[in-house]
Amino acid sequence: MSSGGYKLYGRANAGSLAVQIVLEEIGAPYELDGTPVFESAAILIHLTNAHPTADLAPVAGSTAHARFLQWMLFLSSNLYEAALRISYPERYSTVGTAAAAQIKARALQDYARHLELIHGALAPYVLERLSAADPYLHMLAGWYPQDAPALGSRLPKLAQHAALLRERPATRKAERDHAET
Ligand SMILES: N[C@@H](CCC(=O)N[C@@H](CS)C(=O)NCC(=O)O)C(=O)O
Repeated sequence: MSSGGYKLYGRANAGSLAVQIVLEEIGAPYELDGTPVFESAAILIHLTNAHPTADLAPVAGSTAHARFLQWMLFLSSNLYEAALRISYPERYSTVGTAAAAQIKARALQDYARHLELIHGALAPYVLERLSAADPYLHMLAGWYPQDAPALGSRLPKLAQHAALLRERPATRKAERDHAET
């Protein structure tokens, strides 16, 4: 990737959504492509470094940036990981789909637990102000496969977070593209 222009490899409703929202926030030129994105957290962190004037992460090396990295890695290695087990349980088994129900049930518990943990930190954003961690959380929380209104009443700051993100033109543009693809 260069700072001159990006080609975003992704597909509808996959992990490229958060990256696209951040590209829109930055106003960086990019093209969409039809093959998978690779390590969304790394791409998001790179974009915040490559476009510091967009101010989508604290200054590298600061305590606030350590907190930013903490949540980015938490989201990638915990929430995204649980979402993958929910969506693709057969990938986590040597017996095909035979164990899918148990794998999914456990993943749902983990996913809810991870959401509860980050919910505790929301004020109203992941950090003190909007950062690339917010589209990332927004995308991942939006994949919750069960009753979203029930989740919203149990985790009201998460519902508020989703509402704040949906007000943003960048989110609306990227979500519209994903809905149309
Ligand atoms: N850790 C990776 C996970 C990417 C991933 O597994 N994405 C899902 C879709 S959300 C997948 O199945 N990718 C491979 C594919 O689409 O064939 C990331 O954060 O980018």
